[in-house]
Amino acid sequence: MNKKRIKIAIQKSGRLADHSSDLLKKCGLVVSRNKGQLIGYAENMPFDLLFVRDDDIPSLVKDNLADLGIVGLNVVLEKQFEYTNSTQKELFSIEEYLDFGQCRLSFAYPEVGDIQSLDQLANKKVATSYPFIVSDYLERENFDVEVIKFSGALELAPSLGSADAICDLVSSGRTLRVHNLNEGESILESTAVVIKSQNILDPFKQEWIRKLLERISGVLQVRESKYVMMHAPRNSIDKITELIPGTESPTIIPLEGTDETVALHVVCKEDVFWETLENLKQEGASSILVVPVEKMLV
Ligand code: PRT
Ligand code: ZN
Repeated sequence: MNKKRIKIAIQKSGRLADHSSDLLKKCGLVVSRNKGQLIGYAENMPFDLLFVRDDDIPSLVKDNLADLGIVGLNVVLEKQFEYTNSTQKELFSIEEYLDFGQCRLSFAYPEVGDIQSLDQLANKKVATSYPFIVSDYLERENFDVEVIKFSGALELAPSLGSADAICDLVSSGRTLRVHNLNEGESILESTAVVIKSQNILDPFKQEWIRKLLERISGVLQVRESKYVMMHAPRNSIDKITELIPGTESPTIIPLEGTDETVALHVVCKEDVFWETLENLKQEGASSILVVPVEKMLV
């Protein structure tokens, strides 16, 4: 194994797999990998990708077998508890919160039945794949509930008689509805995150990781960003800039043959809605163009 190459562990297949590969591709990594191969090599940068199950990513990073990992915050926190019995002692640092893999960890109760909230769950059983996170929450909130670790087909636990409630990941809520379960208290909002090993001492590796994280942050900013161009009356520049959300100082360009009107260009870090354009027009702006931004480094 080449010690100078940075290893990034990502999910092999599943909800985060394509998003993770796309993100790294947008950061400039050109990866060659034959189908079924568990390692991919970036041709143009010193990065190797390890394709693994998401549950294995935190331990690979903890044990220094991978330098970086892309994985759900839910898995990171569960493993952190499992390894250390606390949220305090950090085994890896969370470097970036990503814009995919969003879900929440929620309690859910059978539609038919008296138990519809945590107060009614005292001395009863909850089934979950996240026993550490759930037990910690129940302990902190002083609920006396038995936690049962259940992996796979969690939604069936109440109807099988194994538990009175479940605590599972929810995104659209469809799975719960199909299984006649009501969503109750949410205890964690999760998203995919980038984690980094705490033991990277090599300056070469440190520098490339810094560069990659900066590019990831650039990709995230770009997704919503727009470049806005317009003609504007010189005396409305301040008002117009205020109307465009999430902007820094605009670039003002003089126009040939007039002193009163200028061209105003600005990067807007949020989506620009029709209402904003109508308001800009009211302030005297004309020829307004909104175009997507391809890359950004701030
Ligand atoms: O094989 P491997 O172990 O790598 O994959 P996996 O099957 O363990 O994980 P995978 O691919 O299902 O999920 C990976 C990560 O995606 C999770 O750890 C979360 O961080 C994130 N994520 C986002 C979700 C969901 N949304 C989600 N809805 N993970 C699971 N679900 C499941 C949930 O458990 C329930 O069964 O989807 C169902 C609910 O979905 P809705 O839309 O019906 O509410
Ligand atoms: Zn998994």
